[in-house]
Amino acid sequence: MVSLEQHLTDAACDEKLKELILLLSQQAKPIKDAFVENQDYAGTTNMHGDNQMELDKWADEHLIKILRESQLIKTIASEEQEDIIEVITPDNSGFGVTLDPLDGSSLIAVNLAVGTIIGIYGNGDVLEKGKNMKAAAYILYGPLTVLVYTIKNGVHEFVLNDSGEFVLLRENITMPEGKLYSPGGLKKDHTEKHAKFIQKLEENGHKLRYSGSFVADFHQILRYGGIFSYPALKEKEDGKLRLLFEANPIGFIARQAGGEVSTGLKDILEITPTSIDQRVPIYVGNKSKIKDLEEHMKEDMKDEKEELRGVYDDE
Ligand code: AFP
Repeated sequence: MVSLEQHLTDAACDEKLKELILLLSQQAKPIKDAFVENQDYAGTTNMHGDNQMELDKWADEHLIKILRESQLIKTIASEEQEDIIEVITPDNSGFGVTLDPLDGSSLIAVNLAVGTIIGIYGNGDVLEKGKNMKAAAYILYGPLTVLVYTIKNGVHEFVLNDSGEFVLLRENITMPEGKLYSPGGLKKDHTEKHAKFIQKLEENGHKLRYSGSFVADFHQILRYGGIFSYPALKEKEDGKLRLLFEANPIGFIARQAGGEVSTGLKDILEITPTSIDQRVPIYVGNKSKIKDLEEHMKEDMKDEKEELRGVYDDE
């Protein structure tokens, strides 16, 4: 059995990055163990207005404490915190880390899979284009606890065994062409363009799979192929998901697995973030579907302009 540590060593991972990934992986067990005692709503909201669960807060505080003490980190941005946390390190260097400590937290109370999403930047800044990440990972707490990571060496999945160690489950994962679709956002709020795209997927035999946990829904897409979307909505043109904490790390992993990630019009990993709470419409999944989607979105835009031109021409 290949351990995560061995895998990182074999991949010639930078020593400090290896230390950081291992440190984060070691937090999977304490977080999983905290589920039983932290099942209620905490009675607070985060800066995005989401109701926080006790476990959200517990995982957030736990991860921040561990990272602060590690001396490996210069900045931490967490979905549960309003500001970027600056950490003083001896030589003023260290990684920048983004955390979604507990993604899909409304599912905690119904015992469905939720996860921790991590993005790692090399030069201590987190307001960088997603493509500049050094590594990305997620931990999914389901019937099994698994960790998926990339250091730009492909995508690999590990399972937490009874001895509390992550061991290799699948190596060099590539996203197969598949027919799952996970459409976020209420149907009544979908734009016409998005609704048409979803209709095409349905007519084309795609099977609905949507749980309310991005990390769990993406994990299915990674395994079976398809497309996840949380689009621009009629009243919320940036959609719901957060660029730093959700879209970038998962998009980075998707691309490493041969998939793609897009706003519908452009590459998400090319966006320079302007704030830590930035939201972005997201489509992530098979490259071919993202290509079709972008063509469809741009085509419709052309149609719309034509229609408008028609209106003005008549005047
Ligand atoms: P929470 O972590 O606050 O539950 O949000 C989960 C999430 O950001 C993402 O994981 C889901 O895909 C999406 O929101 C679900 O949103 P809807 O409840 O609107 O489907």
